[in-house]
Amino acid sequence: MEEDLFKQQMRAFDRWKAELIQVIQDYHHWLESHGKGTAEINVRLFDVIESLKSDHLTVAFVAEFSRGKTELINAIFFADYKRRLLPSEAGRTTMCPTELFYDHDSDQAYIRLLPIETRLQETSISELKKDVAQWKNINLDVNSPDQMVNALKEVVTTKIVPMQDAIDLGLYTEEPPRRRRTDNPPPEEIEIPQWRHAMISFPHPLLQQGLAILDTPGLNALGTEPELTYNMLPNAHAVVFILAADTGVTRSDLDVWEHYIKEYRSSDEKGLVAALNKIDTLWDEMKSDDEVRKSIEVQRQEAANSLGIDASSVFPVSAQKALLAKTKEDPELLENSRLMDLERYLANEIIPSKQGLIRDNVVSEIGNLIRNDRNSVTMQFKQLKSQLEDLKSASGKNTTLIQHLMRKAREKQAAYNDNMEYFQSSRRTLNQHAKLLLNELSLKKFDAVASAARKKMTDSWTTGGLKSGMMTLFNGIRETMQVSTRHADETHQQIVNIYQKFEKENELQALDPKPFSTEKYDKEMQKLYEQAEDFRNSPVTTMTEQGFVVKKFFISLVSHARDIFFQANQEAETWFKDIMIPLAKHVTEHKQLLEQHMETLYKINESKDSIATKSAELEAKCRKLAEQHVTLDSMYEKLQNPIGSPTDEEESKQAASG
Ligand SMILES: Nc1nc2c(ncn2[C@@H]2O[C@H](COP(=O)(O)OP(=O)(O)OP(=O)(O)O)[C@@H](O)[C@H]2O)c(=O)[nH]1
Ligand SMILES: [Mg+2]
Repeated sequence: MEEDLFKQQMRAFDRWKAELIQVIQDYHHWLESHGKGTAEINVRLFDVIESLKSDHLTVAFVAEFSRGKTELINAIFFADYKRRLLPSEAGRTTMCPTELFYDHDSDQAYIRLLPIETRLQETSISELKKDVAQWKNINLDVNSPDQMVNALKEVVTTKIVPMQDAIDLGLYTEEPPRRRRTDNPPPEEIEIPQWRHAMISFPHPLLQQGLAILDTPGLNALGTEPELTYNMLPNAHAVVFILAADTGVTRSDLDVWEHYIKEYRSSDEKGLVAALNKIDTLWDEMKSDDEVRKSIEVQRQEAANSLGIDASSVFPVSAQKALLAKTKEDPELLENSRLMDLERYLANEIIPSKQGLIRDNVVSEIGNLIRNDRNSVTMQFKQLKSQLEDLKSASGKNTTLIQHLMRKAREKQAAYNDNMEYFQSSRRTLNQHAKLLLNELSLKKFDAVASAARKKMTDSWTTGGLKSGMMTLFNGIRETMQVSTRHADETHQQIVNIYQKFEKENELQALDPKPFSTEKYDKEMQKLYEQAEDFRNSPVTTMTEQGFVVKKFFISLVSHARDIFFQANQEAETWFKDIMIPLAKHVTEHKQLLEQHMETLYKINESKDSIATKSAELEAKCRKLAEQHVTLDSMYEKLQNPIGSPTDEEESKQAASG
């Protein structure tokens, strides 16, 4: 059977990341062996490698209940287990958002379950993830599919609680009395999910390669955590929205689409796919294949029209038949299930777009460092060459020429020393500017803004309080970002001045210090603000005025804003380091070259060394620099490599197994 494209691409992606890590390690090694490593660069390289290692590609599955999200996940990712690994049944099954991933840190297979009662706490789920003690842990025995299937059933458990508990947890709102029939009082007890969130670490190759899957419960307005909709879904790299052919597009499908997906992903069309599941319900032995295909096409078009997207973004599939086909190795059934079309799309669109993100960040950052080193090697090479020419021109001639060269070198040193003083003093002001910038973007600052906003709301967890709290929060953040931009601009301008001065007076090769901008974060905050406004004006909030939803909303909103803020802070810190490193390096290297040259001339003048031996030494150094140039070039090229195709070894392995 055709090997799953998604798996192939994911493997290639993983290998590409491993190659990137290798290049970065090679570069680190190069820096160390040439005495160019600094503590700052080492920390940066270490951070980048760690972030590549823990990098995840998240695909979220979202739909009304019972559309087949879990079945689709089983079919795409877990068919190898030849069984239905994750529980999928008629009616409501998945009870809480469930993340599947692999925990490389602990290197263990487990299920962690967050008790539903934690909803009463004012802590976001992302913060609770750091507190393992709050979660129930069940170890998974990966050698026993039976144990796993049983353990996984725990995720979907529910319990019966007194009505008041459900109300306190925000899982039930009383109907307004006028709508309630008097002879039909609300029940005294009610069934609620046992767990609030599930994390499953599982050593599946795809998960080990960095795929993370988010399975969601059928979304309904009430019990849903705002954190899921404001944080987890927008942060996913792809969202698969699922409809079912047996129900068609219902009102509640459209609600989920409008409220949870469309708005939040409008700027990122690529990561959004719709699947029209259960097409097997349209199979009909009384009809010809062509007729069946036509009726599927009609539904597909209707679905696309209702969602307002192109029909080519709607993938008709049968998750159930695909799972069966993969389990029984039935190629014809797999073909009819049309799952491979969806897998192909996921593989060809989503992985490359995620690769693009890494390229923009990691590749460009490390690439810049390598380029700077290459520039500095070029510069040293040029300087040594010109020193060599000077020496050669003096060979066999009298000492006045040597003395003339010494004078010239001394002048250069003096000019350099002047600039050095300027550099040192500017460095102090630069550090002060940077400190202001980082203080402005510090979490302490953010928390102060957030707590002012919170204060406005604690008295009244209503939509009115919400509005003024939100205004305080977003205005505060906006102001902070503006001040930060000002500090960053000043810092940047000063750095440009230093660079220009060194370039003009000390033959330092032009470096191009990039500016720092908070624009990206401003935009994200703006988007968050708009989402928040939508939520504030949505019927759930205005009609129920329930403190619970508002509170949870605010907690998740703040936690998301804090994440964005933290990223801005990290980027500013990295930016400042990155911008200073090449200059500081250039300055020291330049100093060493000047000193060496002075010493050479001095020795020749004192007849302690001959011009010939010194020239030979310089030539050897030039050769070494040329070699370094080649090494750096090749590292730079490797960094730009595209995702590879499967290696020969892997292809032959596949051929042998299939
Ligand atoms: N005929 C048919 N049934 C399917 C298909 N996919 C899923 N089902 C069935 O639909 C029911 C619901 O599937 P689930 O995967 O549990 O749906 P879900 O979207 O995860 O539902 P919740 O977890 O409750 O939100 C199960 O009985 C599945 O066997 C399909 O392609 N064809
Ligand atoms: Mg499910």
